[in-house]
Amino acid sequence: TRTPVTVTVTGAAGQIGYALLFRIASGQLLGADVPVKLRLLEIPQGLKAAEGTAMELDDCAFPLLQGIDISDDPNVGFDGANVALLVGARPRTKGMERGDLLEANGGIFKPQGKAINDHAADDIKVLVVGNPANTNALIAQAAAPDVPAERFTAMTRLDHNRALSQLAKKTGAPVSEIKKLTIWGNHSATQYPDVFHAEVAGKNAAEVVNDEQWLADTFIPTVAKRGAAIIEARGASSAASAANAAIDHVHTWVNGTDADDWTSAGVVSDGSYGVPEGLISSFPVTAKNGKFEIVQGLGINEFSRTRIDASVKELEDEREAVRNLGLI
Ligand code: NAX
Repeated sequence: TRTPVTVTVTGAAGQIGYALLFRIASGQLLGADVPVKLRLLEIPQGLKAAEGTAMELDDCAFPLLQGIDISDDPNVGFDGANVALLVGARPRTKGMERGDLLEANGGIFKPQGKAINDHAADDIKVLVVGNPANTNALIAQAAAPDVPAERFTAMTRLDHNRALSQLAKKTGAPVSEIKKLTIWGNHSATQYPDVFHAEVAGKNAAEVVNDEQWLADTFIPTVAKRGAAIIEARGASSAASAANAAIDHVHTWVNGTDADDWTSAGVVSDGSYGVPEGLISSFPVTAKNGKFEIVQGLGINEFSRTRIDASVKELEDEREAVRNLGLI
């Protein structure tokens, strides 16, 4: 039998945590043959609710679940972690400036990065879901100098999945026939969902759609503003779909992409496509042997260039702001 994989989930008592933990415990994160140990990290006010979720996890009698630990101490929560899903974050509240938001989250992600540095397993893989995800990932990564930078990633898979679904609706093709979509840049309203390299049933997606107006005025804003539309409709932010995307992200990272496809993830830039080195920006990525690789050599047209640049500029501004706050 395989040795269990330790998975730490922060914000475990939140709504994404509730949608995520049962799927991890059932084997959907790592595989149906991989036993897991869960570590739930919460703030003191969240501990009781996390205990309730742990009771429900027990009540599922998942054959793969080999233990649940709950803590409000990052040094305990990340001890021996092989996979860390950083979901808990400080939401933007009314009247909060962007600088306040970055600072409040720096207070969470900097100590968590340090705890990962000091206590996680050597093969640790980190996915940051909590917003602002890209810059929170950068803060955690900067606080973990002993961990290879590429192990810190930010989630844009929900944006990717949203784009797949919108393109499927538009073209009438099933999502399984759509390949090579890309989300570029920041997980924010400036993100750029790119169909110019995508394929619909083997044909170039931009040619199949053949409607630049639709791309600019409908597709891109629908994908970029989908989170707000969910809040408007549901009265709460995306939770099950966000948890699903986190499962997809880690599953792909560990198990790889199909040979004829790629996905999107926020990864540390190596300078590809003019994205400044060190920024955690969304790129087209393949995964192989437990590593993400940025897809190289794609031609970037004018339509895409201006949109990628605008989102990357926002990431540079966020990096500058957290630098000035001493968070990186
Ligand atoms: P909730 O408010 O339901 O849950 C957050 C949980 O985090 C709470 O239980 C809270 O006690 C806990 N928490 C706060 N600070 C913590 C800390 N320092 N250590 C451990 N736990 C801590 O939010 P939820 O709806 O679950 O969303 C979580 C985060 O995901 C938010 O930042 C949200 O903006 C972000 N999202 C990111 C998405 C993405 O695509 N990257 C999409 C969905 C979601 O909006």
